[in-house]
Parts: sequence; structure tokens; C-alpha cells
Amino acid sequence: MPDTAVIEQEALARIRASEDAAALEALRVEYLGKQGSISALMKTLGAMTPEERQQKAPAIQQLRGSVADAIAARKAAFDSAALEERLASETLDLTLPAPATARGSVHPVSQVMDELSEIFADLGFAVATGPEIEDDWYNFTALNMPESHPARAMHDTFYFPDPAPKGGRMLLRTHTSPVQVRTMLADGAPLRIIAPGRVYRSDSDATHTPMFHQIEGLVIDRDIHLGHLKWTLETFLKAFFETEDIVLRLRPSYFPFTEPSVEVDVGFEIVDGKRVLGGSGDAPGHGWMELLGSGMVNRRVIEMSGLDPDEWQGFAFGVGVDRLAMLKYGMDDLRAFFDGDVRWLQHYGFSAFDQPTLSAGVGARA
Ligand code: 2NL
Repeated sequence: MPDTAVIEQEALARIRASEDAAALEALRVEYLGKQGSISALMKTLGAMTPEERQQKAPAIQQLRGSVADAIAARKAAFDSAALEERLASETLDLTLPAPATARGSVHPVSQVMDELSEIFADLGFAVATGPEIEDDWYNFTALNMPESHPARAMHDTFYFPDPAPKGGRMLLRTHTSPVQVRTMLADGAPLRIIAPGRVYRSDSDATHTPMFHQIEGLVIDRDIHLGHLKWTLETFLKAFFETEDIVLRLRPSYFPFTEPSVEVDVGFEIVDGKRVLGGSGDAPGHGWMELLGSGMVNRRVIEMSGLDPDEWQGFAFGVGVDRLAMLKYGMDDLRAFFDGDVRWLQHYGFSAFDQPTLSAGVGARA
């Protein structure tokens, strides 16, 4: 039986003398590994008589414990030396700015819808929404366009093949007016709402896309007249284009849902070959540009929306959001709005963080 004390002395000395983690690991294998010499001693215990084992086991176990402890202590010393070395040699500058990350941007249509919602919120208007898949009663009939009405031919409508559950036809809404009819039926009067959203017409060329964006406004109250309409549109357009220099021209027109109907032009000037809003369109070098349609809500529409037209009057207007965005931000091709080209979005899109918008979230105001 080898003298465990001698083995221990020699092992501890060699462990102390080991110069790096690799040398230490070689010692661990040599003593404590599967084929290690101390492991071999442990195995001899199995072949002993109980008495002999009782006598010899403590020394062998003590030897194994002592060598394992010494190896662990030496390893801890190597590890902490390595850490010290790294801490001394590596530098980490926490004041450096973080690397840039790719950010999305707010689509101009969303931006403009948000701007309009904020402007009209200041004027006391709530935002109303409704389904894009409508039936023809809300989209046409309630707007004074019965089945036989020639105005239905004014719209190239996407119809669904199946009949509507309550009769009539299902379609993709051609304007957001049905939202306003639904709101009048649900909430009654008085009412001040805008209805922004997607609308659909079977139309496709350089200036028309089959889906586009519209915002309609509706005020229902007692004694509402054209003066309220004119002031509201003037106030909204000045706020939207961020200039006091907006001149409106109201022209008589026709829509089945308004009577009288008014088309609204704004004066513009040609600067460097581009149209810039401002001034009277009648001035030399100026012109008038048709911007939106509006009018006093037809009393038949008020009636079909569940209100008494002798008590309640109102005005309404509708305007293309894509058009407004192009005018304000100088884009010239409508189709680019719907291409989803990220380079266009990076160029014309808006930061979700630099300015407060509804799309960016309320948190962005902070
Ligand atoms: C346009 C401009 C317009 C309306 C929309 C409307 C909505 C209700 C009642 C009456 Cl619920 N009118 N909206 C009014 C005038 C014009 O849109 O150029 N449309 C073809």
C-alpha cells in the first residue's frame, strides 16, 4: 500500500508549481481522471474486506479531497488572474453613441390623416370610422342616390357577387359618407365628425388608383348655414398648409347628397414651374385649383339618417387625402404612394419620433 501522505506532498507541490490552466488540467487527469492514480487507489477499496476498508478508506478519501481542493484553488487563481488581465487590457467606452439601427417611417398618408385629425380635433370634431365593405343602402340609397339615380353611374363601384344579407348589394365603399350616415343613425344630433379612411373605385391611371384615401367632415346642429362651412374650410386649409395666405373660391356644383352643393377652389401661383398655394387665382400668373367638394346636407339625407330636417341642418365636405399630401409635400406621382418602395418611404416618410403624430403614438410627444 503506497504511503498516501507522500503522494499528497508530491501532488500538492506539483499543483503549486503548475504554470497555467493547461498544465493544471493535465495534473487533474493524472490524479483524479478516470485512469488517474488516485482514482485507481479508490478502486482498490472495493476489493478489500470490510475491516481493511474501514482502516484504509479515510486516508485515501482524505488524499482525494485534499488534491481536488488544491486543484480547485489553483484553478480559481488562474481564472481570476486571467480576468484581471482582461480588465486591464480591454477598454469599454460607455459614452460612445450606440450604432445606428434601421428605422421605419410614417407613410405620408398616415401623416396627413393624423395632421387632419389633430386640426379638426381642435375644432371640436371627433373621428368616426366604419366598415370598408358596405351595402348599397348606406353607400348610395341613404345618400339620396336610389337604384335608378344616374349619380350611381358616376361611381365605378366594386360590387360583390353575393347579395347583401338584408337585400341589396354588398360593395367596397366608394366614399366615407356611409360612416357618417351610420354615426347619425347611432348617435343622433348635434354632431361634429370627420371620417377618414380607404375608399375604392374601379379606376386606374396616372392620377387614379383603385384604392385611395378620403376624409369627409360632417356638422349637424340647429341653424347651421353656408357661412359655417366656409369658415371651417378656410380655417382647416390655413392650418393644414401652415399659411394665412389661402384664398378660397366657392363655386356652385351638384352632388346628390348636398343641396346647395359647393366646389371649393384655392388660388395658386406658378413658382419655378411648380404650383404653390397662395393669393387670388385671378391675379396675373395665378390660377384656381379645384380642391374639394362640399355643401349643405340634403334634407332627404338627414331624414334617412333618422333626424328631423326641420330641426337639424348641417354641412358636409369630402377631400382626397392623397391629393392633399402631394400638394403639401411636393410629390408628383400618386402611384408611388402604393408601391411600397422603402426608398420612397425613407425619402418622403416622416419620423415617428421627431414630431408628435397620432401614428407615432402619444408617447412621442414627450
Ligand atoms: C366630392 C366631395 C363630398 C360630402 C362629400 C356628405 C356626407 C353626408 C351627407 C352629405 Cl353623410 N354629404 N359628404 C358632401 C359633399 C361633397 O365629397 O368631391 N365628392 C364626390
